[in-house]
Amino acid sequence: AEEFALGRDFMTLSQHVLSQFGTFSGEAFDLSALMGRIGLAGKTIARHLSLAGIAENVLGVTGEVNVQGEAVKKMDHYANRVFLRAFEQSGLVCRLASEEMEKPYYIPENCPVGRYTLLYDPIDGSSNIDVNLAIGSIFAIRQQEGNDESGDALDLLQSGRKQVGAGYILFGTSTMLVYTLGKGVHAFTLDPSIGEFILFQENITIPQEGSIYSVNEGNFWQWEEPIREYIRYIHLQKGMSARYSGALVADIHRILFQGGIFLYPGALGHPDGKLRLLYESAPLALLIEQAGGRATTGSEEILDVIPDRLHTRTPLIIGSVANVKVAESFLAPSK
Ligand code: AHM
Ligand code: MG
Repeated sequence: AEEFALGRDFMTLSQHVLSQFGTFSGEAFDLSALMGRIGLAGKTIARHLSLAGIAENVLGVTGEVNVQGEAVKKMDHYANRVFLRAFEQSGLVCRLASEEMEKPYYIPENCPVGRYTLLYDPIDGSSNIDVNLAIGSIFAIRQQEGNDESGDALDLLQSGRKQVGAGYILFGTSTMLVYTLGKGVHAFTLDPSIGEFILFQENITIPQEGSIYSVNEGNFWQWEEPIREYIRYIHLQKGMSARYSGALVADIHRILFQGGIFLYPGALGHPDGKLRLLYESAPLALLIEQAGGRATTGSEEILDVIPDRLHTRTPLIIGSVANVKVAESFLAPSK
């Protein structure tokens, strides 16, 4: 039998999603197909990125400014459209909402049957694109509630506990997809030669404590005093290491596997920080909690925050339980 040993796993993403459900229900097949389309978007973006600097329209800006007031990179625009196209023909998703679109995008022909909404950040860490460093995509899956006839998507303004699933794709030295459907956290690596995401590790648990801290210390003097106190405390600890890549997905991926803490706190004039709840903080919070970690704004669990609009921002403090607890003791001492 040895001569037939292939030395690799053949568990694919869609097969794995099905295996998450005890029975082959309609929900199981829908979510398997849905994750398959997210994987397809990831593969398409990864292929495009691999030609950066050779093919046209990979690097640089489009000249537009998005709803967040940020310059739109060509890759932001491209990746946003890849997700839209991947779901237009899926029959699964009625609405998509992203960092790059002011309002949700409706696919009317899917709406009678496709009761899911996909929330996503097409390119996380946009400033890394032009310098060939790691970037990501973040996604969350929610069920549509009610009819949404007005097109306001008000049912999305609920807490992160309403997420059916969440995850990210990391475009790093390899492309990885990490997801949860509320039954643990599982990671897949893209084998570009066969075009499949193959299981890398399932039921990942984050270390209870770690030595990595990840925060943009360039903002030190814009922070509130309690955050400064906490970072000063970290500086006095033995063995803590700073790692900040400019892409949340990459920094959190490291912390998922090695433990530690990521922070994007509020600052002077930006009390809620930079990161958006519905398609950045909440999906990562669900994933990290599923792995046994914690995510908070400093005073409230991220998963309990109810946004008042689609693009609501919140401070984010996320990672290993022990590290986050120490941070909280500085930020919300009464808790
Ligand atoms: P983006 O989605 O527009 O790229 O913004 C999100 C990114 C995060 O990935 C990263 O942690 C943060 O913004 C970096 O911002 P800053 O340069 O302010 O530290
Ligand atoms: Mg982002």
